[in-house]
Amino acid sequence: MPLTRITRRSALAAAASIVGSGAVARLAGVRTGTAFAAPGAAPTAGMDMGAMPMRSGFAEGRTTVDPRANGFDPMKILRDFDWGKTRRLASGRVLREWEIVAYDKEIEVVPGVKLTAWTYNGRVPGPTLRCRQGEALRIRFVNAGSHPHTMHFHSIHRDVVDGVPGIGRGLIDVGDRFVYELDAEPFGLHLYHCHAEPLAEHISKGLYGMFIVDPKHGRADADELVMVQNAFDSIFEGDNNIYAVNTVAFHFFYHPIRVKRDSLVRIYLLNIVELDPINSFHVHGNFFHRFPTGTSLEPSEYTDTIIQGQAQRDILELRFPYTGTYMFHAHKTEFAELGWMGMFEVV
Ligand SMILES: [Cu+2]
Repeated sequence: MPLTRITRRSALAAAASIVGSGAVARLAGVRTGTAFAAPGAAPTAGMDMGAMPMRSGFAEGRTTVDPRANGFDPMKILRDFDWGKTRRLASGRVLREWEIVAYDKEIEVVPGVKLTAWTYNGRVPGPTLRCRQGEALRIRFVNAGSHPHTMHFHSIHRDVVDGVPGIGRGLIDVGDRFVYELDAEPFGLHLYHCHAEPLAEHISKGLYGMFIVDPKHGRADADELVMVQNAFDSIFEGDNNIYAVNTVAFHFFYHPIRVKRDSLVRIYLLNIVELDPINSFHVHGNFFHRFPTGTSLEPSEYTDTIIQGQAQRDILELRFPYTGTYMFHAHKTEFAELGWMGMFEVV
C-alpha cells in the first residue's frame, strides 16, 4: 500500500513542475495567511491543508486550465442548471425535454494534464438536469461517442428505461439514439450516469451528471451551488491520481467561490468517484444542515464534515456569519493534496 501511495503522489508531481509561486501569491492574499507556513516548509500541526498546493505547483506556472479550451468552466458549472424545454400535455401535466449527446473530448483536468474524456454534451460533469416533482421527463439521447453507452437515472422508473445492458433497449450503439421517458420522482438530489460495461471505465471517463428533482413547492431561495466530486486516473494505472470538484483540480482554491455573508447557501453535493471507497466534504469556520439525498425537507444532521460513498449525495445548507476566506476540502488528506480543495470568499 505505501508503494501505491508514493506512485499516486509522484504522478501528479511528475506531471507538474515545481513552480509554486502562483500558489504562494494566492495564499498571501488569504486573510488568515499567518496560518500557513512559508513555501517549502514542512507541514506543522494547524496548517495541514494550506501548504499542499504550494508543494505541488503546476506546469507552465499556470494555476488553472483554460475554460475555453475545455468548453466548460468549473465556476460556471457551480450555478448552471439545465431546465430543458417544457410544454403542457393535454392532461395538463408538464412535459420537460432535453437532448443529450455523448461524445469523446480531450479535457485538461489540471494544468498540463490532458486526457480523453467520454462526455455528455461535451462537459464533465454532464449538464445538471433540473425539474419539478411530478413532471413527465423525456431525454433524447444520441451516442456520438466511440463506444456503446447508456443513460441510467437514479429515480423511480420502469426497467425498460433503466439504461442497463440487456434490459429494454439496453446499450445504445455508436451512431444510435434512444429516448428515455420517466417521471420526476422522487424529489431530491439524484444523478445519472452511463451503465455500460466495464462500469468503472465508463463512469471514470466522465459520463455522469447531477439530476435534481425539486419538491412541488420548491425550496427557500438560496445561492445554489453544484459540486460534483470526481477523480481521474491520468496515467492508467487503475488508480486515481487527480481529485476535484467539478473536474479541475484545485480550481476553487485559486478561484474562490464568492458568497454573501448571512445569505443562505445551498450546496448540491454528489460523489461520483470510482476506484475509491469513500469521499468526504469539510468546510472551515462553519457548520451546515445535511439533507441526505435531498428527499426530506428536514435535515438529519448539523455538522461540518460528511462522508459519501459513490453515488451518495446530500444537500447542504449553511450561512456564513463572518466575512473572510474559508477552505473547503475532502477530509481525506490524500484527496485534498491531489486537488480536492477550494475556498469560499465571504463578502
Ligand atoms: Cu458508457
